[in-house]
Amino acid sequence: MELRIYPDEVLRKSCRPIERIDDGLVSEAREMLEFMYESEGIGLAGPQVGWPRRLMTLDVEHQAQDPRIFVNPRIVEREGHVELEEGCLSLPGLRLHVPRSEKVRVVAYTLEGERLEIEAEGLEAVAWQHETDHLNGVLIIDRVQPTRLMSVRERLRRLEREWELRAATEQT
Ligand code: QAP
Ligand code: CO
Repeated sequence: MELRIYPDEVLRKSCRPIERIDDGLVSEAREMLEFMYESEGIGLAGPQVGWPRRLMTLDVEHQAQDPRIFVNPRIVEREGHVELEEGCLSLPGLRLHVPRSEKVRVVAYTLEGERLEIEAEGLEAVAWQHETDHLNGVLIIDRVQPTRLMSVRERLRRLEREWELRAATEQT
């Protein structure tokens, strides 16, 4: 499994819903969860490992308590306002304060096909919004005012240059 880093175009895809939970999906999802821990992340979405499907993993407290793998997650209610500093594995070394809802209600499915309804607030609510954004091709840099983006412009240019270099090397 390989982490996809900005400006990889897979991060901009609107991901397809999962229609069938088969063995392939289950092993992919478990691998994603392991990969998230190895990368010291608290959340990971399909496109970040090159998989444009509506699949994500989440373990904000690193408590290893199931469910941590979510299929077709959907935010159905939002409340309040909060701004936390967010990072993203696909935007290494970059941190931004992002305006979000303070509380969310989420509907998602487990790998067993069980329907879940989850209420989250604070950091957990932010993480749900961050990861479901990924499933719609949205990154934290899209959620902040252009003036705030100025602070990370250099970092973005550098990631773009590094990506170009990798792409050029892979082609030869
Ligand atoms: C999304 O992000 C999130 O740059 C998950 O060097 C972030 O796990 C939700 C990470 C903040 C709520 C609040 C980023 C690790 C991990 C980095 C992550 C890095 C090492 C980001
Ligand atoms: Co992210």
